[in-house]
Amino acid sequence: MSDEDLGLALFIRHFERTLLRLVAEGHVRGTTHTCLGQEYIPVALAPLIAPAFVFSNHRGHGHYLAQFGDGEGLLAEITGRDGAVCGGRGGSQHIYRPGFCSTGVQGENVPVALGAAVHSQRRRDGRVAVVYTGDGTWGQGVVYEALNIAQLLRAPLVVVVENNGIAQSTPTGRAMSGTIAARAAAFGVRFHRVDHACIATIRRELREPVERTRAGDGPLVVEFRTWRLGPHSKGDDTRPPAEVARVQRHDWTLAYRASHPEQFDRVDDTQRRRVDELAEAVLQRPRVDGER
Ligand SMILES: Cc1ncc(C[n+]2csc(CCOP(=O)(O)OP(=O)(O)O)c2C)c(N)n1
Repeated sequence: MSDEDLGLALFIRHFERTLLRLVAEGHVRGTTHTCLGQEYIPVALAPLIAPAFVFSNHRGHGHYLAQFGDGEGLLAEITGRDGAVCGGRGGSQHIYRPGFCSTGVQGENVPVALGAAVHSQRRRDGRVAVVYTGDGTWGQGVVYEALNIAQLLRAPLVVVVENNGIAQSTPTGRAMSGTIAARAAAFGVRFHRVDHACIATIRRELREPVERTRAGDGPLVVEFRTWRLGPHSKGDDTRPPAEVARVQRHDWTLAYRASHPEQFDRVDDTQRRRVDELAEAVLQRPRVDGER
């Protein structure tokens, strides 16, 4: 992949790792969910979906960073410091910026994204609405109400499913009967599954389906088989160590580093230093609540 794509994916990786450290050191109030292991998904999608309105979820830092590259605004938001993208009121899970909106309430953003998609359809502004969901969120009925109407209206809506095989502590197989593909098919909604982490291939595979959605062929569900390398949120990994080790073997950086060692180490080093500097600078800023 290009230095630019790799750099963005590794920027997100270091951002999330640093965030877990800052949580452990007491710099973050409330909770936070990292997208360790899933970084390549929004990086692959960002140029493909533009122009888009992106709706994100509780695990949304990568979605935001891939759209805007704004690590400072996001870290300031999460740590409640000056320069926070939402004045420090949204925290990790509730980020708004024109063209982007996240929520910690599972499923909430699917009908909201549908509304934005219909708005774009009526204005003919060429935008797609893209909503990120986890596999566990497909247990929410509102997802199906939205899919039904989206298909009836042929709305320019792309529903992304980051299927990491687990919802908090529940393995997907214990909560989901059948498949996401069959659920999309039940509404006549087009479906595409991705079970690799090659950014160039993802873009090649999805270009036409996304453009069809933009052009009026109706919604699209894209399911990524991916891996949650870290805990559910701050430090609450309920998986046995052997399971965590098994999941870690799917870390996309392992395969990529093995095939491109020079590029990986060079870009990784740059992004690690960039995030270190960013964190140091943000933590020196005054708190938005006036406390020290
Ligand atoms: C309506 C609602 N119910 C419960 C929760 C608590 N909760 C937050 S994330 C989560 C699991 C989400 O799993 P999934 O959709 O698979 O996404 P993942 O965390 O794996 O990315 C739960 C139960 C919530 N945020 N919203």
